[in-house]
Amino acid sequence: MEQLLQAHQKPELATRQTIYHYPPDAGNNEHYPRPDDAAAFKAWFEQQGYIVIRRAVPQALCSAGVQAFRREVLPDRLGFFERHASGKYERHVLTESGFMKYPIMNLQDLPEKKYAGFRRSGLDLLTQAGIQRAIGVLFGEPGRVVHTMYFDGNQTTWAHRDGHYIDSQQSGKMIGVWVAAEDIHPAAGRFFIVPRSHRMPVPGEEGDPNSTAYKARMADFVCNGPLHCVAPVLQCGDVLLWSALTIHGSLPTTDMAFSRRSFTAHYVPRSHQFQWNVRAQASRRQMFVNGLQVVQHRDDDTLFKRLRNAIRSDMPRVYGLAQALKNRRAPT
Ligand SMILES: O=C(O)CCC(=O)C(=O)O
Repeated sequence: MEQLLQAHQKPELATRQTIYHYPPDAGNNEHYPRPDDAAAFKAWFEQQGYIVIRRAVPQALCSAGVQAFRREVLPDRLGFFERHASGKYERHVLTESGFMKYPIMNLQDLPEKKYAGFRRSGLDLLTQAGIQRAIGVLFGEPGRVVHTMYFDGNQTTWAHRDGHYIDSQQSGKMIGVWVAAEDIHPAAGRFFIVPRSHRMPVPGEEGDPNSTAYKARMADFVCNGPLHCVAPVLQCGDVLLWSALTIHGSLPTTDMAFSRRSFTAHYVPRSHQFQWNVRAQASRRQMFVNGLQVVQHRDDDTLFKRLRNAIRSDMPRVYGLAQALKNRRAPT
């Protein structure tokens, strides 16, 4: 058990006073069944709404992904990347230690040549055999990837259920996958989860999941609700899987010197469609990585959009100027 972390200033980012490493009602040996023991693995996941697999991804792949990020993406101060928090294309915001604060969404949609090494290594890592096996056990069929992200610093992700944003056609079926790309320091802002919350409604959680009211309600449930909050210790190559309905987020960073590098993906069963709950249906194009389908969302079905995307990727100064002008013209 660990007592940590002062409540954050913003109410929607407040965390519980006592945070555990492992559910206190699940035994005291911090053991998670392995995917080889399929029945126990599935039963644990279904009961708790999450599970951890130690060393599921080779550490060399994690290092290769991080190195590619630091070589190709982080130094690109002009480039625009789709962000998780805003859903918009924005330049990097750096933390005081020079980490990228806001995660990048959908590595599969990045310009293929410009960020070739990062895109390739990130997608390779997220579709590793160890992950595919675990997903297969939980779904009873192969999965496919509908969403990916890369985290470097900490945006202090608000408590939420993924299913409120994106899910399988069968609500709650999607599974999130968080791969620790380095040893995550306790002060870096660990990923937290609320075990068993996938089976428990939060009063008033309906409505816009991007609204302050939603975020405040979910934070209140994490802080004061009947369930424990768990932030597993994750080391490089460890993988955390969780259900689309399990409440999770990230703890505040208490020492800005630490990054929390992670590649994440969201999987649905291969035979399922997926649904966005917060945006109009995007492209259903796909690519294949390690034999697995990865859905691409790049919005380029008209000549205008293809031109806009090319300018964003190849002439970021021009794109930035156009955005600035557009924002100045927008009614306040
Ligand atoms: O690591 C985080 O900050 C949150 C990740 C998350 O919410 C997700 O991958 O769905």
